[in-house]
Amino acid sequence: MTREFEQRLSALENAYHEQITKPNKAEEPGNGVYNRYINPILTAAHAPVFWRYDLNPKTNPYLLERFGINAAFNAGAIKWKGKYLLMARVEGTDRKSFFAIAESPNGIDNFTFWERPIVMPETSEPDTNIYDARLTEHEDGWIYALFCTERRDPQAPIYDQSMAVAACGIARTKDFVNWERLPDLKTPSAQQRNVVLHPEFVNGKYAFYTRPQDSFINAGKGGGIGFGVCDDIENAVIDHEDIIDNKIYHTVYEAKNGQGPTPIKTEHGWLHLAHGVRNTAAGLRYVLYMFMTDLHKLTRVTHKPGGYFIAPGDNECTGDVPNVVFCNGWILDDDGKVYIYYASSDTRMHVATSTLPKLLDYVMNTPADGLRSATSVDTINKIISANSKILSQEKEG
Ligand code: M1P
Repeated sequence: MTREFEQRLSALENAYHEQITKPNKAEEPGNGVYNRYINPILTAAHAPVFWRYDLNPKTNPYLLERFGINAAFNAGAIKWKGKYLLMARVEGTDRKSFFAIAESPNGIDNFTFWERPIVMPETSEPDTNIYDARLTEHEDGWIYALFCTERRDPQAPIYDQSMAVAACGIARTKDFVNWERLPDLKTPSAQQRNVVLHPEFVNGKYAFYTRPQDSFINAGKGGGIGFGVCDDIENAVIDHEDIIDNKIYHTVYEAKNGQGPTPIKTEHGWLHLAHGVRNTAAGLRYVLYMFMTDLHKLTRVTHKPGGYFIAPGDNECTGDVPNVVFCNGWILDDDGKVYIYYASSDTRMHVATSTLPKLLDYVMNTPADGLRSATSVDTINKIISANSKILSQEKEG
């Protein structure tokens, strides 16, 4: 080993170590609903040196990178054996995504990848690209990951190398290392992305949140967050989807939307986090929003605050796909703290924390979107009128 090799290796290892041990701090004062944390929690730089470099001076004398990592984002999340786990979408410089587990002792920093990425078994139709896992601890005893599996559209003409078909892949595990792959979900829709498994049986059936779409990017005549059930997860076929939360003109979810992580059960109803997309002159803008569904009638939305919950912040707006926040993982801790794991601009992961009481207050008491400018003014005026006594008392004294 040359001195140069040795120095370079030590510089790489120090940079990696600094990355995975960087302490994180909440941004204050926040908006009361949640606090973002200052540093991203998982990035391409969190990939271990031994994933990227051949460390043998004989076969890699210049210590060149042999496998580049481009991004770590859109992670599913779960608390398991006292640790906070992210099942991240790791993307190589070759554009292919795969899954890898990163673990933290406290949920806000020190995320470290497990030794190897996940070897996800395939069906008889190999996946070209897999991404965006939603983790569900189901009452049947398994932990499921539902994710998007993307393959080239078999109808695509030779001159078009971008037409793709998105479907929902299903796999289950008990330890996040060994996975059993089940057949992909079948639904009446041409394409599916953002499919999430409900954690409980519904009348003895497996229940899914879906996102029917006509084509790979555009929801088209499809779209909205759908809901459907199937008898057998080992051969999951949904015959009918009900749209429970649709696209709506001039809202933050007018172009498309999709369920985020598995909903959280509360005494008031199921808490949902989702993403909404609208089109702008600068391209698509992805934000997060929340809603609640009835505890028993899962297709009935009972509360839906107007507007977005989290939008891309200053440092979050830039990246591979700018102006995007996306969330497919959150963790409700035993003490009621909620860790919201979101990605920015298809590049890196962040965390924001809240509590269950705060999220319930937000979802149940934030005014709904009135859908017109006049109703927004009306909402503000109601708040001002309600505050007028307090404001005058402040002035007086
Ligand atoms: O690039 C933004 C997001 O686009 C897709 O989400 P949706 O299907 O709702 O448009 C996904 O590819 C997602 O991974 C990505 O973050």
